[in-house]
Amino acid sequence: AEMERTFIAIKPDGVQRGLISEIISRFERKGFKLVAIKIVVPSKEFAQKHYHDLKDRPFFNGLCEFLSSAPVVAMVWEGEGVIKYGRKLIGATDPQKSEPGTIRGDLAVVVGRNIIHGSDGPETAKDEINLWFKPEELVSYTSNAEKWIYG
Ligand code: DAT
Ligand code: MG
Repeated sequence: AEMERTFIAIKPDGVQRGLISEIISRFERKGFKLVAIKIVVPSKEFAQKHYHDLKDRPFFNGLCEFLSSAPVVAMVWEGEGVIKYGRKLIGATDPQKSEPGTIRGDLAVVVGRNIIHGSDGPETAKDEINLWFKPEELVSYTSNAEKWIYG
């Protein structure tokens, strides 16, 4: 199996709405493996680093204010194809355009409150994991289910 890791965050709206377990369970039931998790209130400066690619967009300031306004659940998930398929589980950025069955499609209504973040490619996954987690916070382990998930 070609194992990858991706950074997934439940944003303040997802945490406040009680959707932590709902979101985790979608990744878990799929067969992906949780290798890091913590709850944290990021500073605004940290949020700006996380979203640096969007610094010229008109919504950048509001986005960073929002991300730093309340607790976020930061996670790293591992599995074959998890970066790309994680984005599929999440759905389109604008929940009005997300398919039913996706996290945003099922659980969110507007783009500014779309409850979850997921890395959009291998490079951003690496950068975001390094930004949010120290190496020793990532736990490598074998799950008993792996041979039944991957064959
Ligand atoms: P994604 O979170 O799907 O990777 P993105 O990286 O383009 O989307 O944008 C990051 C976040 O910024 C997104 O989850 C919600 C917010 N955002 C994006 N476009 C927006 C817009 N047009 N108005 C307000 N917020 C927006
Ligand atoms: Mg993005």
